[in-house]
Amino acid sequence: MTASTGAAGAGFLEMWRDLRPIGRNRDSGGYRRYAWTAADADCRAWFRAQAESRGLTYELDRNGNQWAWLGDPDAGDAVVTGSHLDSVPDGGAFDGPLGVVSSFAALDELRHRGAEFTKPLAITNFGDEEGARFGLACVGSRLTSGVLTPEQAHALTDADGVSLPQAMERAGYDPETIGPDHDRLARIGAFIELHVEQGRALDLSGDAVGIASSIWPHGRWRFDFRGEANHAGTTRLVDRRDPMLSYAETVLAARREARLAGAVATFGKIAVEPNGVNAIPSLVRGWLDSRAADQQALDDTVTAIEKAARAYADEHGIEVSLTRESFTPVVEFDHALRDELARILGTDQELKVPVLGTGAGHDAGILASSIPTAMLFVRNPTGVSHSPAESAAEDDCLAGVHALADVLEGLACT
Ligand code: HGY
Ligand code: MN
Ligand code: MN
Repeated sequence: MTASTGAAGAGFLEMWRDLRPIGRNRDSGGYRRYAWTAADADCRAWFRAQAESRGLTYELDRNGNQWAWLGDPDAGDAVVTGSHLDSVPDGGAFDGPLGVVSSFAALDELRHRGAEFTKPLAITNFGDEEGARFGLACVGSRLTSGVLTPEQAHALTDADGVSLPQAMERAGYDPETIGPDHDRLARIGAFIELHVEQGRALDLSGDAVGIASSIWPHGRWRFDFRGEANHAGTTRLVDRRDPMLSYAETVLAARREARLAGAVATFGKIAVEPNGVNAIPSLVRGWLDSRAADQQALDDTVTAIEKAARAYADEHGIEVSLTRESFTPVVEFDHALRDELARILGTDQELKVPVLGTGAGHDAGILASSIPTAMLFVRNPTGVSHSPAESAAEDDCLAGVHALADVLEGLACT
């Protein structure tokens, strides 16, 4: 992004510059900000510094989510905005951080306007939204809203066998405090998350900012294919029980079934044991991410993929098991709040703000079961996300900041 004018622009770019190098891999240019790692700690330190440099009251909640308060949190009916700072492996710079940086920049803008707050305002960083390390999306907001129990969270482990509690402890957090935080949620009147669009709808419509209508139901399933380890060079083809073939067949079935159901299905992560070039594997683990506009289409897709996997495995003497590791039902954002955002933004003659659905999960989607939530999307010119190539034009980012400032002013400064 290049230099820009305006108070919000200057502040935005300064924050962006400070945050940008944290957790960025020099070779890929992507981000590796995984929950409870050093990069995560650096992002959290950045968040706290931004909060305290603005005179906000910094708070860490029982689940490790970060809050920066303006006004008395106990007054209730707070307007909260924010997103997440963690990333997928080699993720882009905008997915998550755009929402957090824009929240601080929107507050700067409102102070510049001389806005008078009549409700408490908070800016948040929800921990472990991507689930890149422990496999479950939105751990921080799921724990807070009670859709993930402490026992379930304690059972999560990463690829090295480190459990979530161990990782939290090593990062200096007490894993024994995690759990639902209904009192905190009861003090919130509305949560607004600004996020880079992960798709091209705004690019195609020619708009800088959009409002979310819904999130597709989506989930993550782990397929375990067990065969028989053997020598790659001396084992006749007819004598093999090679789980890699079952995995390959299942990947092709996933694409076929998703196309037939109008859904999406992706095998983006695989683990092979013993993972030797000259060894037929004993175990192939593949993780399926599947999403669809409605639950029936998603169920049909995953059921058909599982059926194909079992049929092929049975034919070739492979054992297959399926474990659902993460699931988020369809989210319809609060209609009254969605329409209030459209009313507020509709007063700006320059801005046409379409309402659009998404297949991407967000903390605002998890929290929607507990409090009124809404989302603003900022145009992504290529639609690419979960990739170092993810981008957003600086003018569009600033349009997002101004739109968020207008929304926060309309909700918290009436
Ligand atoms: O996977 C998602 O949709 C989100 O980026 N966690
Ligand atoms: Mn993401
Ligand atoms: Mn995100």
